[in-house]
Amino acid sequence: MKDQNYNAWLLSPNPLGAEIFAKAGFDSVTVDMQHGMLDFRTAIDCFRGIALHGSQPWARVEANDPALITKVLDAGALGVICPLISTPEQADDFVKACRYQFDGGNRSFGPVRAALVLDDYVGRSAELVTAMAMIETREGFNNVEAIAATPGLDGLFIGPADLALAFDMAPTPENRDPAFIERIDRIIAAAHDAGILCGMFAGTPEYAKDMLARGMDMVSAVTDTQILLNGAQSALSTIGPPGGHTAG
Ligand code: 3PY
Ligand code: MG
Repeated sequence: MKDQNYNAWLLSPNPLGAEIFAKAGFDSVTVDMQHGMLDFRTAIDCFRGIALHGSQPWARVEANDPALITKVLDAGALGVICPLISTPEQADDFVKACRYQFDGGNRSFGPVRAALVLDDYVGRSAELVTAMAMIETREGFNNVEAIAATPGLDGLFIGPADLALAFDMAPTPENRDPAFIERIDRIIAAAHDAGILCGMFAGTPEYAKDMLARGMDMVSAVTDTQILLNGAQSALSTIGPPGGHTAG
């Protein structure tokens, strides 16, 4: 890990897209198993494409479930982002699922692909694997300092859409509401006071840049679906006025 900052986010079942993000130069690419339209088998192919270009394969898992966390780690994920962490106990369960017993965790042994592609994977796994707990519930936000103090946790990761909903705000992209920004700043401070990273799903490069300037260590700056939509719309608008495809 654990010094990287530019992350891309994959929502489609598209190993080639994952590979393109890596080739473009992102430090890591997150395969979103929670809200992405892809399954475990496709995720493995994505991990291969990402690593091929020297980028780190990451996964956002569906839930704080050791069975799901074990699967992505065994497949070679080097970063795990866990959604909806609300208490220090949940954060501790998450970290333990990422670490073997000799590192204080309870991860079951069976790194089928991870050990195939990484030298001395088992011995170095605590150093190799970045564990990020998502702060995106009201309870998680209220407990953020205690969560940040969880032994072995590498970072907090802000989910802005759920965090906005948690405080009765709309889940808008690029939320710049002062009350929201104040919460972001508190989460960054909690992470840094505990000596760990703070990351965020930023969603657009502009917002990602602003969040880095606020002190964020890591930003998920683009999604494949948004890039494709933006590019397709821009191509259409270059070609001509809308509606051409409906002409009979
Ligand atoms: C959120 O914004 O809530 C996320 O989980 C990012 O995907
Ligand atoms: Mg979320």
